[in-house]
Amino acid sequence: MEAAIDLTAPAAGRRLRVVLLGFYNYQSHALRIFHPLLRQRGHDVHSIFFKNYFTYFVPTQRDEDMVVDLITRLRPDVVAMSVWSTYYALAARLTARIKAAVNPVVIWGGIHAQTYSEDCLTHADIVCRGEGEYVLAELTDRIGQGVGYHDLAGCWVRSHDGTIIRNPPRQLIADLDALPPADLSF
Ligand code: B12
Repeated sequence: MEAAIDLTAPAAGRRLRVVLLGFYNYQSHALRIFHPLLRQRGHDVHSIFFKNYFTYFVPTQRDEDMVVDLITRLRPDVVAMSVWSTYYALAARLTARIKAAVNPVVIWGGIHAQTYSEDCLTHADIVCRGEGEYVLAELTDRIGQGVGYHDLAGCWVRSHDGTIIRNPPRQLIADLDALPPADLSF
C-alpha cells in the first residue's frame, strides 16, 4: 500500500528542479496539473511544450538541439515526459541526449508509456502506469530525501542490472478535489 501524501503540504525532501516535457500538446492537461501540484509542494518546476499542435512536422535538428540545450542549462533533478505514441521516437531521442548531458531521473507517463512499458524502459528510468499525480509527489519526495524509488507503486522501474521491476498499480485517486486545477495561465 502506498504512503498517504498530502499534496498541499511541502515536499518531504529538499527542493528539486523538475522539468515537465510534453509534445505537440500545448494544453496537455496532465502537465498543466502536474505543474501547480509540484510547485505547491515547493519544487522549482519548468514546463516545456515542444512544439505546438497539429503541425505534424518532424522537428528539425536545430529544434531538438534547442530543447536539449535548454534542459541542459536548467540542470534538472527530474525530467517527466508525457508520451503518446505519435511522439514516442522523439521522446526516445531526447531522453538519450538529456541523460547523456545531465543525467536526471527520467520518468515517462501517458498512454504510450502505459501501453508499451517494457519498451519505454529501454529509454526512461521509470514508467508511470496510471495516474501521475501521487507518483510524481512521492517520487520527488523520495529523491529529495535520498531514498530509492525502485519500489514506487504505480510504476515499473529499470533496475541497475537492467531488469524491470513491476510494482503493483496505485489506487485510483478517489478525491479528485485533492488535485490542483489545471493551470492554463501560461
Ligand atoms: C483530450 C484528448 C485529445 C485532445 C487534447 C487536448 C488537450 N487539451 O490536451 C486533442 C483533441 C487535441 C487530441 C488530439 C489527438 N489525439 Co487525443 N485524446 C484525448 C483524450 C480523450 C483525453 C486525454 C486527456 O487529456 N486526458 C486527461 C489527462 C489528465 O489524463 P492523461 O493524459 O491520461 O494523463 C494522466 C495519466 O496518463 C498520467 N500521465 C500522463 N502523462 C504523464 C507523464 C508523467 C511523467 C507521469 C508520471 C504520468 C503521466 O497522469 C495523468 C493524470 O493522472 C484521450 C483518450 C483518453 N480517454 O485518455 C485521447 C488520446 C490520448 N488521443 C489519441 C490520439 C491518437 C490523438 C491524435 C493523434 C489524433 C489524430 N489522429 O490527430 C491527436 C494528437 C494530437 C497531438 N498534438 O499530439 C490517442 C492516443 C493513442 C496513443 N497510443 O498514443 C488517445 C488515447 C485516444 C485513443 N484511444 O486512441 N486528443
